[in-house]
Amino acid sequence: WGNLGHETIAYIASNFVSSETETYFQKVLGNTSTSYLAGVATWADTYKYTSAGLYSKPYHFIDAQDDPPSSCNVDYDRDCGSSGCVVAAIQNYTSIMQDSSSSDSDLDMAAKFLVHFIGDIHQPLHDENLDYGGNDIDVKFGSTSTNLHHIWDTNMPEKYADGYTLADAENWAQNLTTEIKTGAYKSQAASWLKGMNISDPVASSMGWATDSNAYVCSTVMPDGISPLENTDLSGDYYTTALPVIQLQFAKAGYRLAAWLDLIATGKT
Ligand code: DCM
Ligand code: DCM
Ligand code: DCM
Ligand code: ZN
Ligand code: ZN
Repeated sequence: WGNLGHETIAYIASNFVSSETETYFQKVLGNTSTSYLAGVATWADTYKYTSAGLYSKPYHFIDAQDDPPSSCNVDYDRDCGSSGCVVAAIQNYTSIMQDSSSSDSDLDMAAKFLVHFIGDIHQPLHDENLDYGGNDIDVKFGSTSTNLHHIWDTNMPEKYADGYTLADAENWAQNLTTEIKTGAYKSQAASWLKGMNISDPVASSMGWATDSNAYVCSTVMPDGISPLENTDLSGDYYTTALPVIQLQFAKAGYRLAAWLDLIATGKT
């Protein structure tokens, strides 16, 4: 996701973590404001473009070698490359958070990575290999020439929010938090945590990846690539995609909160 998506997901998580978890991560991140998670949510996207951070580029996705739209699936052994992937990264940075010998700077970095990667794993095209996660599929969005990956990361979320400031993210997060607590997602939110097990971060995050990847077949390219190529997707395609984007932001924020709670348990 772009900045707006990551910050929205982080604000949703801040709304659901326990007060002990909030205290613990505010200390780890050195920020006692209400934006302690949202303020670091995009750090990993800056870091991956630095020479010191290049190693972390593959950690933002898992390249599912499935066959959309007829067959969607993710397989850890098949799809997590030798340079790593988002599932392996979630496992690694979770174990760093749990290791009593981790330094303060290791904990700070691991927390920043987890806030970002649990967001990215919920972007359907971050769980897809085809055309480099859709980056090689040229599309239009209104008068803008871009690609399928980019409209899911950025153009469609920004069209809905009508902006991309931290305040836009906080506002969207507030709306989705209300939907989870008392609205459209109330009856399903508990099911989003099914299969989550802090002792098995690979199985847990493979569940999230499999769930997200299914939307590649159902929503991202239900009729394959050719009807999308060089087409303006800011009309009906956007209208169909938006509920999936909203749902994936809500799931990502709710699952991130639960994961941070499991990490922080017993630490304060
Ligand atoms: N991005 C950045 N610096 C750049 C290019 C992009 O911070 N020079 C950010 C903004 C994009 C995001 O990276 O929305 C996309 O990253 P990804 O899709 O890998 O999460
Ligand atoms: N940005 C964004 N969405 C846009 C344009 C920019 O999220 N439509 C982000 C990317 C950078 C920051 O805002 O992190 C500053 O962008 P710029 O350098 O384009 O002013
Ligand atoms: N990306 C992806 N899967 C790939 C390659 C890239 O999901 N196999 C994502 C990472 C960025 C965006 O696509 O969010 C653009 O990647 P890059 O900046 O590496 O071109
Ligand atoms: Zn992306
Ligand atoms: Zn990313």
